[in-house]
Order: sequence, then structure tokens, then C-alpha cells
Amino acid sequence: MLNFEYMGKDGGRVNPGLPLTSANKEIFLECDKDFEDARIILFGAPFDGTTSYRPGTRFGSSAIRRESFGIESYSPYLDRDLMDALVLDCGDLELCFGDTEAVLEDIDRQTWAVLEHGKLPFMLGGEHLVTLGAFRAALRRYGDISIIHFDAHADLREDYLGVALSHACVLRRCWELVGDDRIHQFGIRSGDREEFRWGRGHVHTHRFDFDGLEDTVTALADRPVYFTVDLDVLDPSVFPGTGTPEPGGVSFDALRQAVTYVCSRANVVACDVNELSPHYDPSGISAMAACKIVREMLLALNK
Ligand SMILES: [Mn+2]
Repeated sequence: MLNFEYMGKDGGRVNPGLPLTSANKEIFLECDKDFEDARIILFGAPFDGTTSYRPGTRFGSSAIRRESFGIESYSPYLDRDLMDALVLDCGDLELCFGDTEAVLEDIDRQTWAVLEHGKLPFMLGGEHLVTLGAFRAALRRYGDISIIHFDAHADLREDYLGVALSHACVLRRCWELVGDDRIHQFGIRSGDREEFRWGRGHVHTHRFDFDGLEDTVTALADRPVYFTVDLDVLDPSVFPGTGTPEPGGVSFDALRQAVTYVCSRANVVACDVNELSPHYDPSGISAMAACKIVREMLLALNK
């Protein structure tokens, strides 16, 4: 577990007093502000222990950090620059593979600590199950919280091959904590028949694209929102670097506009970006797409 309270004294990069943090650790581009000043705390949850098909998302957060130096810190879309954004990247959590519940507890504790300091936790996965750990903390902090969920997959299974704690079930686990009408899904184009049937009575599933997003954000008004972005909502032609690619997804620019809208207009109190599995895309374009989405989200959130 990273102890970020002591980080940022030297621009966030050097932290010789902590056993789990190396002095030369990479950070997301320009996200090296002092802890005291930072409004957004970025951290990685490099876990892929329940991945149902192709593993590798444990390498997602480090790839996003490393490749972030290949994009500009300035966004021409928003006319804002990460150099001015109050963000500190605390690095990756050290998570124990083999004990999923212990991993979720570690993520929960980290997220809770960030929230307790009045800051916004921004988690980089990892597989999608990591959302459950962060959401548990956000729910304790904000009882009346809703979820906006971008994904190719509904993730509403009761269990996957008998296992409840699977990335294929993560939104169902979240639903068990908040109940009906609190989960708003967009871009969904995959799931079994039972997931879609069950979902109709319990969550709001917007299939294939972002139609209805403005109405959802408007209806949520100032209520707290947990925003989770599974990058496989993108079409695999622009984002092949993922464990369960699903053809027929949204374009990069559609996702960019949608995340910007949510981060600008909704009361996002915690968020995550997950499911980059960089080794399935030797071209590196998937990692770059992830970096650019993270940059746009950080800049839109830093209002
Ligand atoms: Mn997915």
C-alpha cells in the first residue's frame, strides 16, 4: 500500500522514505504536484486475477504512465494543460494475486484515504473488477451515489463459472450495494441473454453508443457519480489491446467527447479507466488511446 501522505514533497517523484516506492518511479505526464495541493490522486491497480479470456491488464497502468510521455500535456480540445492541473500520480498499489478479496480491500482502503483527504481518486486498472474495491469506498463516503459505466460488456452476470468476484460480474456486484436505478451503462454490445433480461428491471442499459448520456447527466444533476470507463467500449480497430475485444464499438472521438461531457458536467467524485492489456497491441496505439482519454478526463475533472 502506498502511503501518499508523504509523497509530493519533491514534486512527487522522489520518496526515499517509503519501502514500496522507488525514487525513479514513472508518473503520468506532468502529474507530479504536491500532495497538499493536488485535487486529483492518480493511482494504479495492476490486477488481472479474474480475467475470463486473455490476461495482461496488470500491465495496463504502467503502460499508460510510460506511454504518456508520447503525447502532449496540452489539450487543443479543452485548451487546458496538465502542467496546470493539480494532479499527483502516486504509482501502483502492490496487490496480492491469488486473494481477490484482499486486493479489493487494498483498493478500497486506498480510495477511502484519498476521499478522506477531500481529493478525487482516479484509478488506472487493471481489469474491471478493481472498480468494485474503489466503489465500495466511494459508496461509504457518498451514500447517494450513482454509477456511469462505459463498456462493451454489460458485466451483470450473477457469477462467471460459479465465481462471483469476476470482472464479468463487476456491475452486478456494484448493483448489490446500491440497488435499482443507480447504474447507467453506455456502449453495451455484449452479454448473455440473461444479463440483458435481468438488467431491464434493475439498471439503465444504453446499447451500442452514448445516446441518452446528456439526459442521464442532466437527471443526475448534482448527485455524486462514480464514473467507470472500460476502454473496450472502443472499437477494437482503434483499441485492440484488451482482453475481450468486441467488434462494433465506438470511435475514439465519440469516447473522448463522452468522457469529457461526464467529467465536465456530472459531479464525478471518483473514477477509473480499466482493461488496457498493452501486449496485445504491439503497435502501441491502444496505450496511446488510453493515455489521451486519461489526459482529457483529468483536464475536464480539474475544473
Ligand atoms: Mn468490457
